[in-house]
Amino acid sequence: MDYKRQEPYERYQLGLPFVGIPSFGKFPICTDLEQLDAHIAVLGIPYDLSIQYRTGTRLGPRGIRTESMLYAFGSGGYDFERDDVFLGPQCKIVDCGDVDMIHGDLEQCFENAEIAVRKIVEKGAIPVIMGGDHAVTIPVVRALDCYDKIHILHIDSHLDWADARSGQRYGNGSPMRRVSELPYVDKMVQIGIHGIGSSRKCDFDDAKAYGSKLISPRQLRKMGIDEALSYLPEGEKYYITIDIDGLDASVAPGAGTPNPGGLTFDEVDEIVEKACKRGEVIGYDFVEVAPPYDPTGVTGMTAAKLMLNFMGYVLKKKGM
Ligand SMILES: [Mn+2]
Repeated sequence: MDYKRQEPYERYQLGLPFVGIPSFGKFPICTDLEQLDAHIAVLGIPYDLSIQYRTGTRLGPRGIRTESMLYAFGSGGYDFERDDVFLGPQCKIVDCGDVDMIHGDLEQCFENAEIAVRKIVEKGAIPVIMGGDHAVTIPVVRALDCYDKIHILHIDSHLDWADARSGQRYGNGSPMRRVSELPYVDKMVQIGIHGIGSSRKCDFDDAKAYGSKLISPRQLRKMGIDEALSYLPEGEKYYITIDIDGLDASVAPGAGTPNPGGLTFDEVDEIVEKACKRGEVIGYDFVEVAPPYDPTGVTGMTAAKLMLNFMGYVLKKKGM
């Protein structure tokens, strides 16, 4: 071997994926939201009291953080297809840690989440949320009431429009119904819904009566992504909520309710890239990642990689 060891002063810190405290994407940590000064603030909501069967999404934020270490690229990453650098040093992204959870107390968990997201928005950062089960989208969107009007882009294999199940109105099958009831939530486009038993017919009827545009993976492939996004008013504000089970179970087996027949990684990536160009994304969440069911870690990898790509698209739109 004839390589020459660099002198210490010539070296820089490599920060390999297994080295250091696992913050999301190895971005700086800022758990005191009063001190927050960033373009994007990552926040975990490790809540899984609203799931009917497979709990474990409380470990979602931790799992996504661990897998995200693999894709941390320091001061920007070059993409040869777009011939552009994403997430360069001018992009300020921080990991704000997790919302505190109170065991067995849905209302307190929701309140803690809402307060944290409200603070992030007040500080001028875009909230990027890691669930938790899909019920966490309810307090997150509640915290966006400083906006006059927002539209929802929802990616999921399930409709999530159940009004109540035996009186439970805040289950992980109800978030889209609950956010539709907020006065500043306007249009809704739901992509990826599929499969027999995804939801009851009455829930589909209610979603359609609200005006939500429902698009299955097969319908998406026929109409194309541009047409699917044409149902979101151009140039307006979007909140994007992504249930990891909207992706096919082959890349997301570690989910509360995995579902074969879902969207591909590239489809979800392109949907969000185009949504970022079409309007202003004011926040997004990734929910339902349940690491205990996935020893390979691919579910967390899929979520981490998509979250990082979306940060690149959101900030590119802002000229960064
Ligand atoms: Mn869902």
